[in-house]
Amino acid sequence: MNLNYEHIHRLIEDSLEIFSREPQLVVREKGEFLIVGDTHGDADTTLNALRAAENLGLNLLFLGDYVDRGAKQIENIVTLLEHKLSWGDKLIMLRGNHESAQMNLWYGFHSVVASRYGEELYREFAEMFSQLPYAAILPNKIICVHGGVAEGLKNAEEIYSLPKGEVDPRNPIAFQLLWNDPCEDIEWFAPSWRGGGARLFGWKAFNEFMDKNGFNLMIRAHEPQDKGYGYLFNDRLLTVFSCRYYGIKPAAVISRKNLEIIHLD
Ligand SMILES: [Mn+2]
Repeated sequence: MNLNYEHIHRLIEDSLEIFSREPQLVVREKGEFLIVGDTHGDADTTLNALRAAENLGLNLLFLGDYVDRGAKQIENIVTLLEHKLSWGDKLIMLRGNHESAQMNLWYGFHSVVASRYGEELYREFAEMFSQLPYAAILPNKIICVHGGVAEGLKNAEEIYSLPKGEVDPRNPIAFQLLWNDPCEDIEWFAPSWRGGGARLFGWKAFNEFMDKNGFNLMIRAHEPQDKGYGYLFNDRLLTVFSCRYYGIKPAAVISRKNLEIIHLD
């Protein structure tokens, strides 16, 4: 794998141009998808997902959190960007809460990049991350987002007008789309154990958002799952997680006529 400075610099430049043109809400009316959760430096799972999608003739959607934590962070993001450039619209890369300068400073990606390539290349990564879309709507009325339902967001189309740029708790809707977690024990919203403006969304908040927008299913990531996936809210919310470094089985979801779970280890 080519990991030299010039190659990565150019990859970031070219993908930045693509991402900055993508809307904050990506909508696909047709196509079958392989949907992958957090990879956090698990480049092997990413490669397995790319191979599986190619073999099965599927489009790909990644739910964010590509860097921080894992052993192959640079390899993982480079692999994804190389494929984004060649796959174009067939590969959707959503933004996770770790596509943010502050998280990268605390959880490792900043120092991994800065020590190997210098501060300037990290800044280029951060700018590119700030252009990634927040959510996608797939065929069969499936809404995909890294975290979940945001308090105050009524109509999913409002996501189109969220500003690009650094994730900031002062824009609570954008922030919560990337940070929130579901909780079956509450009805509406409650503070999250994650702190810092993240919320838990309960079953009434979830169902109201889904019904109002006509969605059948939400697929999100953000929380490790032992088997790589887990259902909540009467199977209307599916969490998928895809990073082997958590000691879990990395999973992905195939969305065709029916849903199918596959493992990527
Ligand atoms: Mn996350």
